[in-house]
Amino acid sequence: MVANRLPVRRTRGSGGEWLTSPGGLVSALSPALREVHGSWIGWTGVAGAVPKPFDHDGIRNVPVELSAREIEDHYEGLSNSALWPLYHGCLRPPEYHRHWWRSHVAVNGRFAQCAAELAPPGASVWVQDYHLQLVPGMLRALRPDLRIGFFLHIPFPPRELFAQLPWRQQVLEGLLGADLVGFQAALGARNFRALVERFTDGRGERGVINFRGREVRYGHFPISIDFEAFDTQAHTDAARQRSAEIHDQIGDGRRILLGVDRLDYTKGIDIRIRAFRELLASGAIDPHECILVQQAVPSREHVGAYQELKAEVERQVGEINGEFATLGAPVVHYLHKSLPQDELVPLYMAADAMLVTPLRDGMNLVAKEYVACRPDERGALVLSEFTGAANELRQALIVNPYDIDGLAERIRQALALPEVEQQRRMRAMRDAVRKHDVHRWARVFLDQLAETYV
Ligand code: GDG
Repeated sequence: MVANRLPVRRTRGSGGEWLTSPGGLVSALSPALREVHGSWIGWTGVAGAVPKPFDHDGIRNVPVELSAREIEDHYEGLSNSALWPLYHGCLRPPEYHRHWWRSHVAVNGRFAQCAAELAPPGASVWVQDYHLQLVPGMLRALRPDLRIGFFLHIPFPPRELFAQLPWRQQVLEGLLGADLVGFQAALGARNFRALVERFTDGRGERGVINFRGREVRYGHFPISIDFEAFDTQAHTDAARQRSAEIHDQIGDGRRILLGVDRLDYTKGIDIRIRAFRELLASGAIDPHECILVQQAVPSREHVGAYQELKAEVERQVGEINGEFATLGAPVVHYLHKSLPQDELVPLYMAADAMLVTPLRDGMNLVAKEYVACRPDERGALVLSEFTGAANELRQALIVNPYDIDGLAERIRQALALPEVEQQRRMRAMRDAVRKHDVHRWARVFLDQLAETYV
C-alpha cells in the first residue's frame, strides 16, 4: 500500500507511542495487508527525519521523509492548493507554481523508489489518491514486474477544467502506469478516458485503455464504510446513554440538525449555516425548538483558503447566535476540534436531521456513517446531489446546495418528515450501505487488479 499518510499516528510528539488511525480506509485495507504480511508506505505527518520501518498491529509501516519545505511545496502547495481545488470544480482558484511541481515530482519519486525497493517480485502495489498520481508511472519504469493499482478518492474533473493544469500530460501518464485505475463515480472514469485520448497517445475502449503496448483498465469503485463497526457501536448501552445525554444537554425537546465535516470549502458549511439562518429569520424554524450542531475538524490550517473559511464560518456562527440565541441556549453549537469516535457515534444517533451539503465531494463517508448509526430507523438525511454518495443513497432528501431556497426547504422538510417516512427511507439507505461496505469495495478492486494481465 502506498498512501500519503501511514495508517498510524503518534500520540505525543516524536517520543509518543503509535496508534492506529481511525477511518474506513485503514480498517478496510489492514486485514488484507496483514494476511500477506504487506507493507504500508506513507508519511508520518511531521517534518524531518523519520523512524526506521516498524511493525504495528501486524502491518509493516514504512515511513517516507518529507522536509518542511516539501510539506509547503508538495503537500500544501501542489496537492492542496492546485490539485484539490482544480479537481473540485475550481471552487477556489487553483494556483500553479513550478517550484511546487518540482517538489511534487521529487516526493512522488521518493514514494515510488521506496515501493520499488520493498515489493517482492510480481507483488501487487496499490497507490492511493491525488498526492501520488505520478507514482504508478514512476514505479512501472523501475519495476515492470509489479501489478499496480491506483484509486482516486476525490472527483476527477472534466476536460474544460483539467486542461488548465500545466502538467496535465505528466499526471495522465503517471496514472497510466497503473494496471487498474479506480474512481469514485462513473463520471470521473469517463472524464479520465476523454482526457487520456485528448492529451496522451492512449486510446480507450469501454473500461480499457491501450497505452504504449499495455492495457490499462479503469472504472468506478464507490468507496464505503465499515457498516458493521458503526452499527455495532450504535447498539451499545454506552452510545445510547451518551446520545440521550446530548439531548438532555441541548434542552427539552429541541430538535437537532447536525453537520460533521473537515473544515473544507468543498463541504458547503457556510451555505448550510446561511440556509439555517434564513429559516430562523423567516420564522419557519423556532430557535427554542431546534438547534444546529456543526462539528468541524481542523484541516490544512496553513493554507490561506482554509484560514479564510474558518474566519467566515466563525463570523456566521457569531452573527446567528448574537441574533437568535438566549442566555444559556445558543442556536448553533460549533465545535472546531476532532472528536473521539465514541463521541461521534452518539452525535449521529441524536441528530434528527443530518446535513451533508458539499458543493463537490468524491463520495462523503459522513452520509454513510449517519445511516449506519441509525438502527432505530429514525432521522432524515439531507444530501447534496454533488456527492458520490448521492448515487447510492437515493432515499435521502437530495438537494442542490447552490440553491439556498431549495436547501432551506429541504431542511424544513427533513424536520417535518413523518416517522413512517423516516423509517422507509432509512431502512433502504441502511440496506444499501450494509451491502456495499468498505470490505466489499476493497475486495472488488483487488480482485479486479488480480485479474489484470501483467
Ligand atoms: C476524502 C474525500 C471521500 C469527521 N469528524 C470527525 C471524524 N470525522 C471523519 C468522519 C469520516 C471522515 O472524517 C470524513 O470523510 P469524508 O468522506 O466525509 O470526507 P474527506 O475527509 O474529504 O475524504 C471524500 C473520502 O476521502 C474517502 O474516499 O469520501 O469524498 O474528499 O469518516 O467520520 N472522525 C472522528 N472525529 C471527528 O471529529 N473520529
